[in-house]
Amino acid sequence: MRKVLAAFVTLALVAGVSVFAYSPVPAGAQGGGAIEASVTYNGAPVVEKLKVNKDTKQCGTEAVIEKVVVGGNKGLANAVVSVAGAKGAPRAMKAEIDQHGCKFVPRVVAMTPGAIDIKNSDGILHNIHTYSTANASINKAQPKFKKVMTEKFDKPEFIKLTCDVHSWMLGWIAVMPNPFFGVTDANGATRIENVPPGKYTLDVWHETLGKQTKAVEVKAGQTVKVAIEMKK
Ligand SMILES: [Cu+2]
Repeated sequence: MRKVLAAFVTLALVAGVSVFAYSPVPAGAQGGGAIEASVTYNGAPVVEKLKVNKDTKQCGTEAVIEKVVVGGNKGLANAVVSVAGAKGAPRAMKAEIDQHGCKFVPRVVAMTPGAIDIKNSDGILHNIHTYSTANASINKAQPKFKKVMTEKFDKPEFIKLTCDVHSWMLGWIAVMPNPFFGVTDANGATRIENVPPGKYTLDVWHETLGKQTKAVEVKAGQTVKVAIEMKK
């Protein structure tokens, strides 16, 4: 009898715990705050150019590799801003990146762990090749007829994405541990919505300029502005 009771209690506990673990975390619609991040870089843009002699119809005759993109008011594009330690359910929308003009568009995409659609709007042969440590690497041809390839990345990590057909192609897939992130636009700005109130560290990552952090406090119903300057 005691055994049966113990089993019953264990079952109830397990059920209770799992209900708790899977209950949706309020994304902050009620009570969250926003972060408006502005990332700047007080240096020159880094753009490499390369002569192209294959697939020129789609790729053009010159590849432009934008390693550091600096826009108006020194705004730094393509930086991933994220809120370390914030808790929230993964994003419901599937991430995507396109291969267009023999470039990854956008150059930097951020997502929560899960699937990403890798598109081939060029309609030529590309070969996805990723460099990662936490996730398994992918080295896979994407023939011209294959418009979309869906891949999964389950572990948070910054993954380098290249193409073995077009050596200059370079992109990044940022797999983030929580849904509170943004990628800076041409003006170095990004806005992160519905962050649960609290004190956090804001992480900024850039493919060439590395990482930087800044403390931030999010208050319910308010927008906090944070300025971060990336160093060389
Ligand atoms: Cu390619």
